[in-house]
Amino acid sequence: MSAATDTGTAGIAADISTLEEQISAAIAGAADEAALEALRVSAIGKKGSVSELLKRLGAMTPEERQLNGPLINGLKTRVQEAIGTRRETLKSAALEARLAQERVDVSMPVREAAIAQGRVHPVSQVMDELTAIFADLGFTVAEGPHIETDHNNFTALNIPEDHPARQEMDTFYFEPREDGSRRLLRTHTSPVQIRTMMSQEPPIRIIAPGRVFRCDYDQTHTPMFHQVEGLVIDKSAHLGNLKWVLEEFLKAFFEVPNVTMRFRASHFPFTEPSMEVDIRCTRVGDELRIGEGEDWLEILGCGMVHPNVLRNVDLDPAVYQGFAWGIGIDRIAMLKYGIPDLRTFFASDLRWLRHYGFAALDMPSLAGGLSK
Ligand code: 2NL
Repeated sequence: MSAATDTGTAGIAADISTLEEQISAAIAGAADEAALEALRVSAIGKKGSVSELLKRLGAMTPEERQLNGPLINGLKTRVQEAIGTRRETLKSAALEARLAQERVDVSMPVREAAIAQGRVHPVSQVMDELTAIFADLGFTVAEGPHIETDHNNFTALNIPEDHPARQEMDTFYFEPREDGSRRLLRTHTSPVQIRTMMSQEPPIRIIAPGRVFRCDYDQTHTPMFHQVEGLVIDKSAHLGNLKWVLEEFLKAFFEVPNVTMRFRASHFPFTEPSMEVDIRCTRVGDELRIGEGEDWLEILGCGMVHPNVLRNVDLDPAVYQGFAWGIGIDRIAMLKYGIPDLRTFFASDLRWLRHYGFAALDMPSLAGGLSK
């Protein structure tokens, strides 16, 4: 071995032991995992001090390399192990410190689960109540699209071409198609009944609750609102049945033992005769009491299905007859739950919903109570 090589090897060996002492001291002194990680990079990272030593192997003779390679790699392994051990020590010390500092306050109130925080909108609540009441009377729920044809919304319902309800003013129309036909947003849920009469054989007993649309906006009107219509078609359906169904519904809905009703002659193109129904009520301070009293409250419209409507759905008016009614859901929700302003219904104000909304798991049923 030449003198130069001896010096080189001795030099490396000395470098290794000095470096190992420095690194070991730094590892022992690393105060946290971040400092330890910085140290790891500075020692065995790509440009770290140990890696720089390894790079010197390239300039050595094969014999020197055989001697020094294992020395430097041994250092690298020991540094890696020392860092690993120190990291575990620091980790458990950090955990001990957290555990010593953090406390569970068992006197804190329990946070409500998401399902308990959510509220059911009064309109949804009232729809569920209506459904429960009419289901008990033997009705099923029918649904249909919001976008309807002129025919289903007007023509089949015996609403003449020049009827004011058809006017652009009240109805949201879509652009006419090439064939001249126009779609529209349904202005009532009656097209659902038309569809049902076209597709099902009597006897029919359905309610159709849902959204309806009219181009109207003021204190008591919103362009979207909710309606429930009811329809019975049978060979012997008569006004007495209608009165009984409505009375049973109103008593159950307002949760009162009696409702005194008054039928006033009215006019709808789709019923003959047509009537508006008022119910007795009284005001006690701020509260409106429904069922009895000295005042009348207009509550719904109804009648016997017009023979032309029956003909329009291919039912023979000499064989079948029926009755129908329509009620504004938003309005009866306001009456029942004392909500003063219709427009707040659709403002999506969370404070309003927390005040007027219903717990999600309190589902209305006739057995368990409608509104609790
Ligand atoms: C109201 C009351 C009403 C109907 C809706 C109806 C539906 C068919 C046939 C006959 Cl398919 N009638 N629905 C009947 C009477 C009244 O609504 O105040 N509407 C503005």
